[in-house]
Amino acid sequence: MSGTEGRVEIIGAPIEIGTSEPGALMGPAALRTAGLVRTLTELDFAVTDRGDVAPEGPPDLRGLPAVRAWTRAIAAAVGDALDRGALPLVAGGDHSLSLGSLDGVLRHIGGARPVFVLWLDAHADFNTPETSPSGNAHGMPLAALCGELGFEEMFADGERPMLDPSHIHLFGLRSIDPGERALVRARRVDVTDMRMIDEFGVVAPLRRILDRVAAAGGHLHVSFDVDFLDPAIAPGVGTTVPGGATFREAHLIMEMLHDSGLVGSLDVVELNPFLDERGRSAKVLVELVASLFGRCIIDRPAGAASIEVAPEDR
Ligand SMILES: [Mn+2]
Repeated sequence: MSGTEGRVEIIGAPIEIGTSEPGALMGPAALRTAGLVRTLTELDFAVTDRGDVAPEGPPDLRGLPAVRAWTRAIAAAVGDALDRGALPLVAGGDHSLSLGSLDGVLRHIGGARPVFVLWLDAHADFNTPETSPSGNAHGMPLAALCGELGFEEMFADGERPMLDPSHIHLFGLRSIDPGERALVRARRVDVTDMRMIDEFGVVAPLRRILDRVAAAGGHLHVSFDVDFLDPAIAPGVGTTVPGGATFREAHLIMEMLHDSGLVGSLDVVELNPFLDERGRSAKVLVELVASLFGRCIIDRPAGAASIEVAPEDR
């Protein structure tokens, strides 16, 4: 992992106000039950479970002001973890939690290095209140972070660092709304959709992204939505879309991310234990997180700058 000296902080974010499907608030508990902390500890990481963050304000707060309260709380926890030199792993919770995790990352980095995002997701999550058919905040975090209009209530703080949309890499996309599609194209967000993965596999597209981050000396934030995976292996999510990544594809992505040494922060989002089958999806997620943190960590040099690529493969 990227400069974290083997320290990981687990931050539970039991938020589900960003979705219309109840159950995601049980996600952090299910990931813990599936052995998230134990698995990382067994991989020789110093793991601190910071428990679940709680937003300030009245419990009946709804809408964007409620999302803002969660964003503040999550951003503070992520910033604290990074300040302590640990890698923050935010366990969700619906995908609106990435407003907080990425806001925390952007504030911590403060322009010192470029921040890149690998968004493993069936969806682009680049809607605005205007383009969104559902109005659900979990389909909007990237647009909000990039400073699109319509999110004034969510970020009442004024001064905040913006995410550069050209530093976003959508990976696994297979469902996008019409207005959202136009915005993604206009803002030059990088897209690796399932069609490309079918044609080229995951290795070449991901290698291109990792080489870019390494060359820029960037911070890589990985945001892993359960619906990136095929519903056949991970049914525990409210927004299933057929034709997702296989276990082998996802596993290979995790191994490549580990080998890159570039990952500086991680979200695991949208796990809905209420829709899961006997904890199957939670267990698959913990398996994949374990791969991202490297089951053979001891055999590898810490903080390797980049994966080895033979010249003829470039
Ligand atoms: Mn998502």
